[in-house]
Amino acid sequence: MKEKIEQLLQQIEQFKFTDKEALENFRLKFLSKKGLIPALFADFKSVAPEDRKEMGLLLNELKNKAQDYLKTNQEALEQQTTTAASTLDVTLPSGHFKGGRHPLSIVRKEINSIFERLGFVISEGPEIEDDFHNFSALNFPPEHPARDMQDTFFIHKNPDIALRTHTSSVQVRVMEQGKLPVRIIAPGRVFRNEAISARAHCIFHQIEGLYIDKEVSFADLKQTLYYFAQEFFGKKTRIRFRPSYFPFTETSAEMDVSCNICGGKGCNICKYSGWVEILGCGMVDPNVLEACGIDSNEYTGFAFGMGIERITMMKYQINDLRLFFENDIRFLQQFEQIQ
Ligand code: 2NL
Repeated sequence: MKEKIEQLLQQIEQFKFTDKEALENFRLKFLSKKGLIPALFADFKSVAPEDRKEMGLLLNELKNKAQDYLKTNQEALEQQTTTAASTLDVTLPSGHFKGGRHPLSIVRKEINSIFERLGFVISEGPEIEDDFHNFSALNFPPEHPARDMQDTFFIHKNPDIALRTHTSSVQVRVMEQGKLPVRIIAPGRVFRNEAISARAHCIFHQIEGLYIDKEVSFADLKQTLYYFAQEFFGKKTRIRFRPSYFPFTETSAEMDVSCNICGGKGCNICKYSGWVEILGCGMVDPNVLEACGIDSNEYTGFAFGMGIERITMMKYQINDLRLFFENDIRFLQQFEQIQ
C-alpha cells in the first residue's frame, strides 16, 4: 500500500496540466469514483490494523495533494485564458487604412447640399459633347480660342465632337427640355488641353448653377451666392463682386470671399489682399436663352460656375493640384475621418 501511495504521489507531481482536457483527465484518473485514489481507499480495509494509522494519514495526504493540484492548475489555466482575452482588443484600430472619401468628393457633396437646401436640383449629362451644347448654344463666337484644337480635346479630330470643357453643356440640355422654371446645379468632370502644373490640370471638376424664371435679377444672384459663401466658409465671410466677361453671361462678374485663413487681414493664401476669388457668375445672356428655345422677353436667369479643386485647395490649404489625381495613400489618408 505504501509503495502504491508513493507511486501515485510521483505521478501526480509529474502530471502536465497543458490544457482543460488534461485537467479533466487528471480528475478522472485520480479523483473520480472509479479513479486510483478512491480505489486505494477501498483497499484500506485489507491493511493490517497496526499500519492503519500511518496508511490513513498517507492516504489523506495523497487525496489532499491531488485535490490541491487540480485546483491550482485549474486556476492557473483560467488566468491564462483571461489574460489572452484582455490583450486582444477587437475595438483597436487595425493600423490599416479603412478607406475614405476623396477630398474633391467631400467638397462637392457639401456644395451640392448647400444648393439643394435652396431648392436647386442636381443635373448630370454626357462628358463627350457636340459643338452646339458645349459652345454654340453658349454664345461662343466662331473664332473663340476655346474652340481651338489646341485648347479642347476633340474626338478623332472631329471638330463637332469633344470632351466637354465646362458643365454648362448639361445646363443647355436641361434648358432645351423647356420645363420652366429651371433651378439646377451641374457638378462634374471637365476637360481642357492644358499643360499639367501645380495650378492647372487637363481634367478638373466644376459645379455650375443655373436659375431661370420670370423676373430673376442680379440681386437674386447675389443673395444666393452670399448664402452659399456663409454656409461653406462660415458666418463671418464677406463677399464682393468685380466686373468680368464670359460669352454666356451679360452682365458678368467674378466673386471674391474674404480670406478665411487670415480673416481679411492679409496672408500668403490671399496674397496679402484679404480676398480670394472663388467663382464666375452673371445674368444668362439672352442669346443663350434663345438658342435653348426660351423666350428672353419673358424669362431671365442667373448662372455661376466654380472649380471644385480650387475651393478644396483653399479649404484644406493644399498647394499642389496634382495631389488630387495621384491617389498617393499618404495624401488620401489625411481625409479618412471626414464624411
Ligand atoms: C468660371 C465661370 C461661369 C457660367 C459659368 C453659365 C451656364 C449657362 C448659361 C450661362 Cl447654361 N452661364 N455658366 C456663368 C458664368 C460663369 O463659370 O470661372 N467657372 C470655373
